[in-house]
Amino acid sequence: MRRTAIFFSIFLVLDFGHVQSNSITSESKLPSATEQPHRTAFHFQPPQNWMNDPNGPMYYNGVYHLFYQHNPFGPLFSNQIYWAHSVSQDLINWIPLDLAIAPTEPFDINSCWSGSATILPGNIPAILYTGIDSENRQVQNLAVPKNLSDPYLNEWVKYTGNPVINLPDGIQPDDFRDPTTAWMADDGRWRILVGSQKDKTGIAFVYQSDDFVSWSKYDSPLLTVPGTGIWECPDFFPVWVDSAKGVDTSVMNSRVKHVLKVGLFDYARDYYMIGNYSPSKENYVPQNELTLSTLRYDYGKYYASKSFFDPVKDRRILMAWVNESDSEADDIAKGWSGLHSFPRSVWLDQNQKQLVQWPIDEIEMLYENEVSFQYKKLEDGSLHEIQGVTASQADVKISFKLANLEEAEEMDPGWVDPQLICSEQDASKQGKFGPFGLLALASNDLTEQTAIFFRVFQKNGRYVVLMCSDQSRSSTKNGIDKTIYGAFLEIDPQEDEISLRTLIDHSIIESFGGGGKTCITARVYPTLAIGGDARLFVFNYGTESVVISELNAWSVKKAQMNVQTP
Ligand code: DQQ
Repeated sequence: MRRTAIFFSIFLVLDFGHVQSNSITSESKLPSATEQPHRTAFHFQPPQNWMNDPNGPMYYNGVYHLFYQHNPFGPLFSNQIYWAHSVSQDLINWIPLDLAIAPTEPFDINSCWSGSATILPGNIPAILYTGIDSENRQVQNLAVPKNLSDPYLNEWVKYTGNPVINLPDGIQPDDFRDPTTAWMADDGRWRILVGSQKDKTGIAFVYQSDDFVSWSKYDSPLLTVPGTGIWECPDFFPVWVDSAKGVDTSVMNSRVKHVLKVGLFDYARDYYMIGNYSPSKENYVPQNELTLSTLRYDYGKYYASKSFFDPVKDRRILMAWVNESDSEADDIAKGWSGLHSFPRSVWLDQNQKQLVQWPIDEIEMLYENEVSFQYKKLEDGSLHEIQGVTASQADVKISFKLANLEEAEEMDPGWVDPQLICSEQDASKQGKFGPFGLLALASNDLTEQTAIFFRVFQKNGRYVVLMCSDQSRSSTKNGIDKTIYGAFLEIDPQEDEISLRTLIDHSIIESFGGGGKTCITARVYPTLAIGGDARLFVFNYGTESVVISELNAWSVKKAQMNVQTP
């Protein structure tokens, strides 16, 4: 109670500046829907123009809020980045609001970069974001809603005492950004992390505050890892060791472990560690190392992710920026660039060694035309069409059962990097167990197809499952990044069936192997397999047969995605 009162009074006496100008609209007009075969139906994207990182997701007074990095004037990144703002009741249908934070003040005049929201005692949401100041230094700023009784929190005001955190000594002006959601420990002090680097050593600085306004840097960073370059968009949150439910960010007890996620700018990849955090010592001991071949949320295109605790369904939700694989000229022609991944619940796997991610159940409100079957044997060379669903907008769940596993090939001892194995052993290379899986966004003549598939090998008396997403034939168009992605899947195929779930949405394919233990997201730009001409198949090109024990597929209807509703 006392703390609540303190917060109220602090925020009442603080000086928050004028409301943002929110009358900015873009001049350009988006090409019509028929000319937009790659625009999505149920993935988050703005009405037009450039979008990158998700910012400040939160649930507040019955409404989900999502902000995002946005250039409201064009489809490319610019040096005038704003915070755009949308709201939702269900995380599926989104209403666009006016721009929330604009680069207008000396402390953010050259862009308002990423940051996070925290709900302070007294039920006051506060945003910390990175401003690029008039000297091109990265500093951390505070903003709060103008009117807490506005159900959508349309207008945001900046604290006139910004920046609340200045560039630390010895850090380059452009190496200090992306404050996390704050957490409070038993001592009543707030903590946040800010991403940084020094001489290519990635750094997560810890800042502490009693009042959310005066922040001081803790002597030692939470973690540093040499050779990893700048850490962008750090995220730090607890997960239950024995439950798939979510944990609010300030909860700390012996039933939780802590996840530290950092975006490695040099590789555009989000890596995470699981470990033990002690706030009294401000010390974090990760149980896995951060190296280029360790744990990632997603082994495809998936960056600058951010999570938040959803009290409505007691879960932690994760979303990320999924950028384009096409050229800038294509983006200019489309009039837009950038998607967000479909929201995923995230929790700690029972083995406590990795996270599990799964699309939120709300997708079911968009389902129609279910197709399902059980027990279908796929012999060598099988290609079986899944008919009855809209192949360009679908959710597909498949379970593969394997027999005679002792026939699996021995894995080449030189094969260490799963992405490389998937590239060398792409979907056209026949093995014994595999490739088998799904052909998404396939054209009538199959010249266009994206294969999401598995291979199973033997290695040192155990089985290794490889999951790949092969974009090499995804489009007849040139000038597109068609990298083939791959990762290992930590399951034992003797014990468990190999499951695959894939969300297909025109130009994005998000795949979840082993119930969400390995995720791969790809961007594709078919020219033939578009709209009603796209087809969907299950296949097995391995010499050993595999059985589909169950398949369920649905067409996914179009969501109300940032279209103005009365
Ligand atoms: N995007 C923002 C930065 C962040 C980067 C700029 C990550 O704050 O580090 O738009 O994609």
